[in-house]
Amino acid sequence: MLAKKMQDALNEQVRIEAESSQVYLAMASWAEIQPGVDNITAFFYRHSDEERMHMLKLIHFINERGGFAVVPALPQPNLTFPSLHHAFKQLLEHEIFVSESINKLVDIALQEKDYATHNFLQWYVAEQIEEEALARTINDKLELIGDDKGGLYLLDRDILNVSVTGGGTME
Ligand code: OFO
Repeated sequence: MLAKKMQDALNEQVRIEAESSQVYLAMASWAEIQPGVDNITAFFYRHSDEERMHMLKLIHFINERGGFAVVPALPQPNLTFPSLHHAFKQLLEHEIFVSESINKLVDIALQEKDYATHNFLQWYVAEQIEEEALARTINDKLELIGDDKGGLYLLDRDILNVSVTGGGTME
């Protein structure tokens, strides 16, 4: 059975994962109307789907442990971006925020001596290492690319070889 404090904290994470999915969905929709970045667009859509999966995993966990998962209300995310690099910077900042939030959940699980939740959260801890690393790699590449359209072409060509959840990295 989940302690109330743990349940509330997990429900807050449900909200954050849902918000992440919306934030990346907005990036995908904006990228879709930019010329020549079809794969980057697909990357954002895929990332949005993965965040929804993170949210669902939490919902099932809370309900299976005798709690009640709350489907959250969400604010409208940022809809447009000055550049792709701005969107990816926001993505990195958001992932850092998510990692901090997961770390807080791990702290609460330890305080509550809730080892089942602690164990469950390890998947998210590992996931965040991957996601932050990937977001940093893409941002570093965009920094190098600058205004070079050829560089952007190559990034768009290669980006789908990178898996956000599968431990992929970009060389
Ligand atoms: Fe990208 O974060 Fe979910 O967990």
